[in-house]
Formats: sequence, structure tokens, C-alpha cells
Amino acid sequence: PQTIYLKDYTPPAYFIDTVDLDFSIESAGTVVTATLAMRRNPALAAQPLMLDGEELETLDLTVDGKKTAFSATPTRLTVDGLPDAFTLRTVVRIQPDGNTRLSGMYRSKDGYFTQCEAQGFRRITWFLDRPDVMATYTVTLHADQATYPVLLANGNPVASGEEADGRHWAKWADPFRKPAYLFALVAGKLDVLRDSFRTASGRDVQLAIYVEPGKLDQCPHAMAALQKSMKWDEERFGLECDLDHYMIVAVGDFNMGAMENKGLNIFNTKYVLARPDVATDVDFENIDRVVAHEYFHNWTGNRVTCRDWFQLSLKEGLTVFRDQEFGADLHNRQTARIREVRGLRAAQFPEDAGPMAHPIRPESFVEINNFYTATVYEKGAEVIRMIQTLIGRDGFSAGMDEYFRRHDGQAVTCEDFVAAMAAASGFDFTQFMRWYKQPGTPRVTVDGFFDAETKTYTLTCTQANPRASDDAPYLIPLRVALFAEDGSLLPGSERLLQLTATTQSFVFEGIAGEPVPSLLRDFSAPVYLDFDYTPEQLTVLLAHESDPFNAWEAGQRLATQLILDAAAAIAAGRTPTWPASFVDAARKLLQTQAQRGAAFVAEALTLPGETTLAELMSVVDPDALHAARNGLRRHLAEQLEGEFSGLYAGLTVQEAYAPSSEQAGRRALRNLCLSYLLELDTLAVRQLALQQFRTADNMTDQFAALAALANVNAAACPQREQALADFYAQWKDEALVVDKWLQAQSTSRRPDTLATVKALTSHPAFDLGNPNKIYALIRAFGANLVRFNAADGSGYAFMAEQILALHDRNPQVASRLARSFDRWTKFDAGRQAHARAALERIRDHAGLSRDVLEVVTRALG
Ligand code: DPP
Ligand code: ZN
Repeated sequence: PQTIYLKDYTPPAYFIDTVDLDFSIESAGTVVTATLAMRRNPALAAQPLMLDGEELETLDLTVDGKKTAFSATPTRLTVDGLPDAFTLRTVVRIQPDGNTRLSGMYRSKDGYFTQCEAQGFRRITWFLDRPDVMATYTVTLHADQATYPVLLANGNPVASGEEADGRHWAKWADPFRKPAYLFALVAGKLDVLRDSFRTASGRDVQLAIYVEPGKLDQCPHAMAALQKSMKWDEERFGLECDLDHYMIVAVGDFNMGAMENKGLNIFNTKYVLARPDVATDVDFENIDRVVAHEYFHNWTGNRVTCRDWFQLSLKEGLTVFRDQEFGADLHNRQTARIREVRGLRAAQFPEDAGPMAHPIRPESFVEINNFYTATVYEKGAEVIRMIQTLIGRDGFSAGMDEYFRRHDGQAVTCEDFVAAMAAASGFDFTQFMRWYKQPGTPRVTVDGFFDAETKTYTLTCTQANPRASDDAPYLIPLRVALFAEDGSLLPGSERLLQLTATTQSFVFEGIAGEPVPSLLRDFSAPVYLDFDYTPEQLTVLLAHESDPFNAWEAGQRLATQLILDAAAAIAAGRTPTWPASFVDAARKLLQTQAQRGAAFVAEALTLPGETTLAELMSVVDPDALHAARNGLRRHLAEQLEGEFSGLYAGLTVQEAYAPSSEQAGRRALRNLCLSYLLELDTLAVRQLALQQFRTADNMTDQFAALAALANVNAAACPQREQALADFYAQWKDEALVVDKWLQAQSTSRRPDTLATVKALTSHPAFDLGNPNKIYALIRAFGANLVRFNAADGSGYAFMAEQILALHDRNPQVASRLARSFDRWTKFDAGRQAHARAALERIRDHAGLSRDVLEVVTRALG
């Protein structure tokens, strides 16, 4: 397959000013008539018109009303000898019912939906399918009225009516120019929740959330989230909604999370539907974030879009940053930041160290769908956050104003965004641009030197990024503070250092005694930070650091060291030992939860995950790592049983369920206590968990009990079997809850997990046509470090089979599964041999999809 390079970008040879689409949805397929007002780009030499297409049956083509000769391959239609301006009309037939890729127009249950980002529009009609071609669209839909009573497209409803044979039609017009990837339509039988929003300038926006019949009672949370996002964007960035109609449609079969189509967002049901008994606190919070994310795209993505797909982080990194800030304002800023970093370390750091590593603005790709990654999204958001850290909140807001002043209505690059930030703030971002251009996670090594004579403390920082193409240093914002050994903050020591050289020293004056430095506060840059802390210093920071992120970080550092040492001991056949000081620190956290906040304490007592820890090992021994981490959990459970039991009893939520951060924090800590207590696996605790499972009035508590029981290792655990059976019986008709049931089993630490997962692939609950089911059962298994990386290669062989079963049917989802192999070279030779065999088997499969081929080829090096 062909590699596409950023350096080869050229502007389009033709522009499209208006697009008129007519969709006739029929049982033999959908006939799409596209009428495009086009003109040649006068800046370029004349060349033939070349349109993109995929799986289109071309029925007719005229230019200015006359039949015209053209040549076509399956993916390209070429017309020669065109005038400077003309009207092109094509008629094609497409087969949405047979579209299993869920890209373009497809059927899900009883309706039709579209997904056009990045290149799905070409699966609907012949087009210049690239984001720098922007046009205004009118769309007319025709379909059977009884089967498809709801007909939606972007923009405003213009007219509708009835037709012969029980059919009806509806016409929509979108006044805003947009690229094709933001096109959407929906036809189906859907219920709707309506509301409205009055903007700051007094315009009323009609809001609507469409869902499959019977689900209206799961929509109010998403509606409230939408209204809150609209208000937040006005208050924080002065950005007002430009639309008269803002619609969200939820669909059960969807490759990604959600899509920001202009005025007609299409969402995975996972990020719309919520009710206390079916959605967890985390689900409620994710819905807030994703609804906000897609709404925020209306400015950062739609009003100003990407020139080409290499610029994806222009809209995604920025919009993730915006939804993170919204989430932090709405919920709990402390724990939001902790969770962001936890997620970054679990997914993005491994990606950045593996075969798919790429800069947040990639320089080449084979399949753009493979670059909707943690790097483009989450590291991209960290890069935006660093810009704000460097120029301040006000500077950043001014930069946003300048960005829209310059580029509203345009398709632009990451450089354009940074230039607006530079112009508004006066800050020189030349060196900073390295963050856009290099893959890999930089490592900053810090050394502290206290000079009692001169009363100075010197921090010497050295940076390196072995994955980068050269040794040039990054501009790294490093937030620091110094603490005395009694935990008091040294006055005046809070500073934002700017690392600009490979090695650089910073001197703090007037320091009376050896301080404890707190480095990379609030995680001010996406780097690994090494400092040779003593356990005592970390204990001071965990107890006293006023930056909650770094207090948490100190605890993570302590736990990381203990677990890695224990893993080495176990691998060498020794029994690990655990210092009392760590148990004391954990006890202190539990005892002070009321002051420190239950949500924070729950985060602080959640040990770093195996995937994150594995990155820190030169050769990963997943069994030893697993045993070490669980050994520490069990040790804490034994030593702190009284505290865990006491808090479990004391943290019950008395008032009615609400997904508030206060309640959610208490539930999180209480459920953490339960999961620690289950490490002891006594009959009493099993029964306690089953009791919670049965009596919970909300999914957070019910699922926490289920997930904890699903992890019980004992060969026989009747409470576990009971809970799993009851859960399925209770929820088998709620698709999203069934996903949770699958995931509780695929992520279980039990040795028989692969056998369970295999059996579940033929359970009626599983469906290879539904991405959410595949993510819950198969991809989640691929993230189960100890079970996926079984020494006998069984996990790898299973994953290879699943990928081959899926690659043709849904290449995007299959390709995500293939990413499970990203870190295969970090394991021992035996595991590597098995992984290589699995990868080669996939690679050598005849007719392998481009998506999977790119991932597998890169993995094999
Ligand atoms: N652009 C979508 C998003 O909001 C993904 N297709 O992330
Ligand atoms: Zn997005």
C-alpha cells in the first residue's frame, strides 16, 4: 500500500462551492444524486478533475447537463477537458445494508447512519474528499415513511412532504461551508428529547437528542451536559453557538466514541445513554466530557478545520484540552488531572515507545484511521496545555481570540494555531514546535545539590529523547516547589522553570537546609521525570505537597519502586518484603480521607497499573509483575483490614443517587476498600460483595461488586458465579450493560480468563458486528497484560484469529485489535517467538486490509 507524506501536500486543483445531494433510500440500495458547483483552482496549472470514491456503482454523470466521458477505477473517477467553472452531476448507487465497515452510510438495527471522518464521504458519492475543500450543502432524503419517520441532515430543516407509495421526503440546508468529513444524515424510527439553549447574545438554539425507541429516560444527562458545555464555552472562551439546530443522534454500532458533524452529531450510545441503574459515575462523567468535546469541535474543528489529515491534532489535541478543562471545572479538578495522567501513561507512553510511535502531527501514514491515537489526542492535549502553562490563562484566551480572528472559515495547520498564540502573547514558540515534530517521550533527569555554605539549592536538569531524530533539546515547562523536611512549603520556591538546553541548572537562594524538591507539579509536561528520591522524601510529599497531582505522584513513585523490586525478587525466586513505612502512609491516607477528599484518597491508593509499570522494565516478566502488584495489594489488605472495613461501613451514601463528584468520590473509595478486602478472599468478604451486588441501587456500586468478584482467583467461588449469572439475567436487554459484563470477565486476573473469553465469543451476548462488544471482550483482553501475554502464546494466537475474522468486515476495529501487539518486543525470547508467529500469520494473510497491514508491518519492523 501507498504511504502518504505531509511534505507532498498540494492545494486542491478544483474547488466545490455548493453541494446538492439527493438520497433515495430503497430496498435495492440508496441512490445518491450529487450536483456540485465546481471551479478550477486558478493558482494551479490546468489538470484533469480526479474524484475519490469507494464501493460506488456509477449510474450517470453529466457536466453542465450533458453526458460526458470519464474514466473510473474502483477508487478514482477522472474527467478531462473541463471548463473553468461547471456543474457536475453524478448518480451512484450504494449499499448501506452491506456496509459492515461502519464508514460511509450504513445500517444499524432499523436505521441508517453515516460516519464520514476521515474518508467515509467517498463511500457515499464521488467527491474531492479532503478537508481543505469546503462547500455549502443542501440535502434531500426520500424514504418509506412508516419505516423511517425521522429524516435528518446537517443544518436547518427547509421543507418536507409526502410522496407516492407511502414514502416521504425532507430537505435540509446547512448555511455553513464545511468539509465533507462533517457531512451526516440519519433515517430511522427514533424517539427525541427536545430542549433549547439561549446564547449570551439572546439567540435560541433548538436542541434535540435522538435515540432508539424506549430510551428517552436515558437522555436527560446528555442534554444537561450539552447545555452546560454551551454555557462554559461562552464563559471561558467567549464562543457562542452559531447554529439554530443542534442535534445529537445515538447509535449502537459505531467505530469511535462520537462525531462532531456540523449541527448533527452522531454518538456511540455509550456516550449518550445514562440512568443511575445502568451507568456508573465514570460513565456519567465521560458523557459530560464527550458531549462537550463534540460541541467544542463546532468551533475548534468545524469553524476552523484542518488543512489536511496530518493536522488532526490541530482540532483533536485542542478539543481534548478543552473538554478536560470543562470536566475539571464541572467535577473535581484534582482527580481529573490524576486520571488524565494515569490514562496518558497507560496508553500514550507505550504507544510513543512502540512501533506505531509518531509525532502529534505525523509526517506520513498509510491509513489515516490508524492515527486517531492517544498521541494525537491525549499527548496533543498535553502540548496545548503546555502552551497555556507558558503564556498563562489570559494569554491563551487571547491566543484563541486571535486564532478565530485570523482563521474563521478556513482549513489551517498546526503552525497557524501556534502562530496565533505567539502573536497574542509575544512568546517565541520556535523551539516549542519540536513537540509537534518528534515522536517519543522525553526523559528529564534531575539532580539536586544543596550547598549549606552558600545556602543555595541547585537543580540540574538533563533532557533526552532517544526516539527523536536528533539531539536538539525541547522547550519543557517544569513546575517546581521546594519543601522542608517537616513538609512546609519553602516560601518563594514555587517556580515555573523553562528547560531549553540539554543540561541546565537552576539555583534557589536562601535555602537553610536540604529541601525536598517537588518536580513536574501538575504534570506540567508529558515527560518521564527521574529524581533519586528517598522513600522518606516521597512520604513527605505524599503527606504535605499542596499540589494534589504531585502528592499523588509521590505515592505512585513509592508504590512503583516497591512493586518493581518485588517483581525482581519474585523472578529470582525470593519472597518480596514490604516496608512498614508504606503501610503507614497508606493508613494515614485512609485516616485523613475526610480532609483530603475521598476521591483523592481513592486515586492515591490505586496502585500504578501493570501496563504502566511494564514500560519501566527492560524485559517484562508479566507473571512476576502481576504477582508483585497483587502481593502488595494483599499486604495492604492484611495490614489495613480494620481501616478498610471501617471505611466501607462508614462511607455509605445516604442521599439519593446523583453523579456528583462528592458522591462519586465516596463511592470510589468505598468500592476500593471492598476490592482490597476481597484480596483476603474470606467467605465473609465474598458475601459482603455479593450483598452489595444485590442491594445496590446504582450501577456504580453494583458493577464494582461484580468486577471485584470477577477477579476472585479461587477455582471455586459460588458468589462470583452467582453475581455473573444474575447480572446477565438482569441486564441482557441493555446492550451497554452487557458490554460491562463482558469486560468484567475479559479483564479478570483469573488464569482461566482466555478460556472464558473464547467461550464468550460464541455467547449470544457477543456480536462481531458491534464495535462496543469487540472492544469490551477482545480489545480489553488484549490490555490484560498477564493473560494476553501468556507464556505459551495462547493469547497471541487467539488475538490473531480474531483480527483475521474481522479485518475484512471492519478494518478500523480490526486494526485497533492489532495494536494489542505493540509492545511484543519487550518480553522474553519465548514470548517474542509466539508473538512474531502470530504477527506473521496476520501479515501473510491474503487480502489483508490496509489498516491492519500498516500496524502489523510496523510491529514486525
Ligand atoms: N473527530 C471525532 C472526535 O470527536 C472522532 N471521529 O474525536
Ligand atoms: Zn474530537
